[in-house]
Parts: sequence; structure tokens; C-alpha cells
Amino acid sequence: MAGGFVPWPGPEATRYRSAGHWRGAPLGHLLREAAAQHGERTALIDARTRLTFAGLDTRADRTAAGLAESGIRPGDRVLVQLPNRVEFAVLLFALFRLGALPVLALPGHRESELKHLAELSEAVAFVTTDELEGHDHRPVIRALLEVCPSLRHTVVIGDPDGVEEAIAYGSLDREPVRLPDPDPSGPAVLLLSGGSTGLPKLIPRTHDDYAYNARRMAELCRLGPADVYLAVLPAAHNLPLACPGLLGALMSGAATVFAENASPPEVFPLIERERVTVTALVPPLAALWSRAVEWVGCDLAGLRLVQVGGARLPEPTARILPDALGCTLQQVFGMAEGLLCATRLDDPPETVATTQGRPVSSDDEIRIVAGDDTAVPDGETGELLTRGPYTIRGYYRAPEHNARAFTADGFYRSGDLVRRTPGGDLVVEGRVKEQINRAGEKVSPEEVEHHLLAHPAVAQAVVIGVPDDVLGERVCACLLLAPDTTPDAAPDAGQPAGAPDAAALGEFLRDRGVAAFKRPQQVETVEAWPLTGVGKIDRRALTVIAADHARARVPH
Ligand code: OOB
Repeated sequence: MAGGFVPWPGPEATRYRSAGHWRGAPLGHLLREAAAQHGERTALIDARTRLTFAGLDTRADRTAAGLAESGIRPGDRVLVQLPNRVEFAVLLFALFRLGALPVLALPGHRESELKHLAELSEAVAFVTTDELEGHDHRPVIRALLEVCPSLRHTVVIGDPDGVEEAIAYGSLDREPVRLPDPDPSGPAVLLLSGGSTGLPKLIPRTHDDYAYNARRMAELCRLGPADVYLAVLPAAHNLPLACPGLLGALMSGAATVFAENASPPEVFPLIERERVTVTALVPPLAALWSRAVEWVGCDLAGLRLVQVGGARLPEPTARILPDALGCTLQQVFGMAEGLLCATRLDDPPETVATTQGRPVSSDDEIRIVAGDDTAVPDGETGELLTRGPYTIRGYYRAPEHNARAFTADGFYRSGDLVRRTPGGDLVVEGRVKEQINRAGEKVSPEEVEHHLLAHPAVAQAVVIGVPDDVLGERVCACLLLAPDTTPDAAPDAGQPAGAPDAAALGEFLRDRGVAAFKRPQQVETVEAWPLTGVGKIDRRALTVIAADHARARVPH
């Protein structure tokens, strides 16, 4: 790990400690304390299992012992790709206690992303399930192991059939052993960045900073032992993991219910049965749930707080949600790199409907700047720069990128365009980074373009985000076809001369092991690129053209 992690400078670290933000306890201790206080209360619930705090504590110790016995050492990186299940929490705390670093892949990732993450982190192990998102995952595991020989261990939850030398999850269950505590000021977990310039970067979050992140959000959400938190977004994502999410719930003595499916007919009965009080959604789900209460007859009266974040929440949804779901809405504007802004539970409804709230820590520092890094006049829109007690000072093993992504004095360049209201709340107005935000899932245009260029019919590719009523934005591929390709030829897999449509490109990307959420839903072919004044491809003009075309295609 040495060299990969950029620590906070000494004076800041001292300040964050003396303010009580950093408490010098590894994340594994949080569970120890919760087990001591809430032992026999329910901590985790999924479709198959219920575990008490004491049960989770023991399982984490036993699994840590099993991982240690199979040769995983403190400081090792372990690629984890698990659905929302109790095992996710067990493995996470086992790795925290061992001092090994989970690299948290999303369930949607496939060989291409997993290979990148394994190589970048030099992961020694891969922990996953036999089945993921309704598909047999073992072909993906086998393909990954073939291209990543550094993965010495593979743990498969379920049936590892055909995965060579896989360790069965059950065999990790060993007598607990004494393990030295990891350094609380060092990295505990590697989260993924959304990625704008190519492939995702790794975000090292320390025990100290991540515990503060979860604790502060738990305070703001007034989480307590009477609460039941529903993790319905992928638990590997910062919002359901630690804002306050699973970690905040555990430290507050609240139970966490894991759901693998977010569709109202599946999840509403679960909310009713388990008396869920708090959950976190992305905007499209917030809109869907608000409408679905009318046709899914379930009692959601227990729900007191719904957080919505990950992408801009359209104001109409923000206005109807509290009444529709009978709860308080909290807008959360955050990033895996750190900074969290949130509306407060007692904010006026107007603030909650129209802003993304304000920083959650008194030590969060914010600058809103123009292109030359000078502050914009108050109330005007500029790029948000930030530093603070839980915002990283650098990506893992990325010195060149860090030089661009952080200012010389350690502010993270978020790439988001924001303005501050007279009340002090932030409104997200857009972004300067080249990233597509598809329903809260971040897509790097450059990464998708790179894959599309491998298609025989594609000479040049530009990938853009086009406004979409449901998703916020959809992925659109703009293609300049190879000379012998006819744009109007009927798409046919066996006919490289035909222009590929969205379905054909989707299959092509699937075969290259790319996550489904990155596949273009719209394809436009161009004969020449629109250019900006300085001769660069004009992405904004392409977005306008693509949006017009999509509208023209919709039957009136
Ligand atoms: C969250 O984290 P990431 O790392 O997946 O994505 C961060 C980016 C932000 O830089 C911003 O561009 C966008 O997602 N974003 C929002 C937003 N919340 C995130 N844009 C507009 N309005 C919002 N409310 O997405 C994340 C992490 C922790 C808490 C909440 C969200």
C-alpha cells in the first residue's frame, strides 16, 4: 500500500483529531462496540438469514480467521463483488478486522471492469457469488481468473462448480484468532470513483474518516436502535454503505435489511413486514416508488425518512415524494471521494424541494470557482472544490491524475457546477467533468469510446449523455462509420457493412465484458463531427442533435 495512499497533512490531521472527528478506532471496533451494547438485537436481515449484532460480530471474527488461514494478510487488497446480502457485511467486517482492504466492485461490473480493478489494486483475492443479477456468474469468474493470474484466491459463495481452486465460503468459518489492529489513520477500504477520464480510480477511505462519515450522517438522520435501514441500492456504493447506510445503522444499533431488488411489488411488502424506517434511493427510483404506492397496496407508514442522491432530483419528484410516501425527504449530494451535502430533517419544505443541502461537517471547506480557480461572486455558478476531514487527498496509485484532480493546497476538484443560495444551501447546476450520470450510475465516455473503437464498423466514436425523462441521462454513442460501412444497411450481426444499432453494440460490449449500465441506448451516425471554435469535437452540439433525433422518433 505504501506510496499509493496520500495522507492528510499533519496540522489538518491534528485538527480533525482534536475536533473529535477522528477517534482513532478501526472500523472493526464499531461492530465490537455495537455487539457489546445491542448483542441480541437484530443487526442484519436478508431473504435467507437474520443475524444479531453478537452473531455478526462472531461471524466476522470467524471469517477473518478463515481468510487469514487461507493466506490473506493485512494490507492485501481483496476484490469484493457481492449482492445485497448478509454475507456482504460479514466479509466487509472480516476484512476490516484482518486489515485487508476490500475493493468494492459493483454487482453490475463484468470482466472488463473487474480486470481493471484487480490489476490496479494488485488484488490477491476475489470474493463473489455463483450467481449475480439473475445470471450464472461463474463464466465471468473463470474468464477473470484466466486474465488475472495475480488473483491467488477465489472465494465463491454458493456453488463454485468449475471455478478452479475456489474456496467455498463455508470453509472460511474458523475458530477466531487474535489479529493485530490495523492503523486507524490508514486506508480501510477502496471505493470506486465514477470515472470521467477512462477507467475508474480507487478511493482510499481511512478507518478514521469513514467512521466519521457514517457517524455524522447517522446523527443528521437521527438514527437510533428503533430504526430499520433498508439497503436497496448496491451496498458497495458510498450512499447505502456509509451515508449513513449499513455502517451508520450498525453504529446506531439499528437493523439493516438487504434487498436485492428495488421494484415496488418486491420491496414494498418487505418495507411493511420489516417495518423499515429509513432508506436511500436514486432519483428514478424515488419517482417510481412515489407513483407505485397507488397500485401496490402496502402499508409504508413506518417509513420516516427517504434520502435521495446520486444524481439531480427533479423538483416535481421532490415535491410529491413526502406526501406520496408519507415521510421526510432528504436530498443528499455526495461523492465517493468524500464531501457530503444534505438537507436537514427540519429544513423548510421549500429548501428540501429545491436544493441539495449543505456540507455535513463544520470542517468541510468549500470553494466555488471559475475556470481560472478564482472564486465566483456569491450566488453565481462555478466548479465546486472541497477539502475536509473525510475528503481524500489523492486517489490510490494515481500521482499524475492527482496532480490534475486536486489543487496544490489539497482541494478536490469535484467537476460539479454548483451555486450557493442565500440560505447557504448548494444547488447542483451541471458539471464540467466528462461523465454521464445514468440514474446515479456513473459512466465514463472515454471508457465506452475505447471499447466502441474496437468494432469493425466504427472509425471514430464519441459517447455523450442525452437528457432522459426516466434515467436523467441515457448513454448515446455517436459514430463515424468505417469507410465501407453503409449507415442505412439493415443491421445484421453477420454483416460488418451495416451500421450497428443499439442492440448490436450492446451485444458487442457484453462480449467484451463491459457492464450493462454502460451500453448505449441510443446510436447516432454522423458524416462529419460538429466542431467548436477551436476545432475540437463539439459534444454539446452532439447532445442537442441526439436529443432532437430522439424526440423526432417518438410517435406523437
Ligand atoms: C454519489 O457518489 P458517486 O461517487 O457515485 O458520484 C458522485 C457524483 C457527484 O460528483 C455528482 O456529479 C453526482 O454524483 N451527484 C449528484 C447528486 N449526488 C451525487 N448530482 C446532483 N444531485 C445530487 N444529489 O453519487 C453519492 C455519494 C454519497 C452520497 C450521495 C451520492
